[in-house]
Amino acid sequence: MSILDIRVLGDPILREETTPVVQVTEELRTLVADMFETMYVAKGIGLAAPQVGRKERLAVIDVDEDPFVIINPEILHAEGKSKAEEGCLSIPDIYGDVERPAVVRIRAMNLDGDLFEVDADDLLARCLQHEMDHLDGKLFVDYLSVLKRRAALSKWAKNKDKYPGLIRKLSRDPTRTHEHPDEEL
Ligand code: K1U
Ligand code: ZN
Repeated sequence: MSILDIRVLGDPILREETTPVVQVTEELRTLVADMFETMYVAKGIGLAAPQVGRKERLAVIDVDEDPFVIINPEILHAEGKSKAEEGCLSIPDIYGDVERPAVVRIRAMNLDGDLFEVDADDLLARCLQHEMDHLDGKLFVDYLSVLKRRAALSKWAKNKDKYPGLIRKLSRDPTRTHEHPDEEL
């Protein structure tokens, strides 16, 4: 398995629509395995394909030690409202409160090509919506008020020099920082 580079805010791929998956190939299985590996190293609870520079409409999720992949996901039902802080592996060190539906039911395809449904609340509901937003080129900062978005983006403008080429490089070695310049590799 490989740790993939994560694209950060400013990379156009994070703003593009993804393409539905029509066939589960060996290459797709490898991508999914690499995305899980990358998500765990980055200490995330989800990771969407555009965040690793890919156009496939899929994301990996592991909120409570129950990992699964969602391929071509759709929201069947959403209700309630819930506001909580979010972060994003593609916008490191920036956080903001986002209001979203509290409860969702989604349908997606798994790696066997079978459709399945998930009823989710709390953090899983939030994570599913955050990841599905990535598949439509949407980021959590888009939901912030004008003032809070401005503050978040101005903090990001100061941080983003840490990511040459708008790429976040991760290391498996826990004694090293997760972000490091190319010449240290
Ligand atoms: O897609 C991503 O950028 C991953 C992101 C997903 C996410 C975080 C918080 C709320 C909704 C969705 C992350 O995993 S960032 C890491 C993080 O914030 C977190 C990690 C463990 C528990 C809770 C949040
Ligand atoms: Zn994100």
